[in-house]
Amino acid sequence: MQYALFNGGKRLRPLLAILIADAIEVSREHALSIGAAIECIHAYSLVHDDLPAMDDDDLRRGQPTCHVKYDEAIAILVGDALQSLAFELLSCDEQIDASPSQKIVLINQLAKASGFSGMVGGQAIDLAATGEDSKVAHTIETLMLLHKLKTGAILKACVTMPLALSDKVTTTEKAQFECFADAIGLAFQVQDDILDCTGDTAQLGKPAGSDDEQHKHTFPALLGIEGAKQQLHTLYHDALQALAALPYNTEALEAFCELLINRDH
Ligand code: GRG
Repeated sequence: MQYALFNGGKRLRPLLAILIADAIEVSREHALSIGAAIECIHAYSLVHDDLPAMDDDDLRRGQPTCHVKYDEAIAILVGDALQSLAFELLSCDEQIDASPSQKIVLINQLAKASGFSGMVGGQAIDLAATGEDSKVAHTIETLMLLHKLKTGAILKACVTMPLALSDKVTTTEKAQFECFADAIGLAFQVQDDILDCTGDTAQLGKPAGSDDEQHKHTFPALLGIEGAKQQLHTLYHDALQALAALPYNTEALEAFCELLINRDH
């Protein structure tokens, strides 16, 4: 579990939770507990995603994946235990000083974001959409749904969980924050797809449009690289627009958006 959590990683999700908490004046202690719980879910998803039955990857963050370093059974257990740890952190009194009903809301939000109506559901659609015998139509709508669930739901939880601890953010403002979260969640994935095609990890000799790329359900496969970059900029501007409508200091969140769309790994 230590290896999966501390072998690098950009910590984008905890950072987002902290920046949201700062903007709405929720305490850093709360934001850190939320961020730690979300990072446990994220680490578990990467360990399980790398398994032979899923993506079958040997490297993660430049290091051997958990099942390569240890073994497959241990990697399954590591993922399971990290998932439980996330909920232990949220429910543990010393870690988060919130009322029991607020804690239940946080636990409910994270459970929904990680389970079948969030990340796991998105992963299942992704598996069904991959390969020559894809059971899912490769359209922009299904791709957006897939990513809204697979990666967007956890990123959105980084926004909505700190919001759940505020008693001053109005319902309208919460909806505006959610628009922001939807836009950056999708932008994150579009950038991930672009990096898969153009970054260090891109498979040389397999440009967008080749047979291999067409069997993948990705933004560059559907829109081409330039179309995907255009989509990324539209989402970036949607996110900034959503922030601009909020009566809070969102400067750091604007910088986060820029970091997200300009990241190179
Ligand atoms: C196995 C239940 C289950 C779910 C897997 C999130 C996910 C679902 C799989 C991860 C596969 C993947 C690489 C998706 C692309 C988007 C993504 C989550 C990238 C990794 O996130 P970063 O860049 O990772 O924030 P670091 O290493 O910085 O923490």
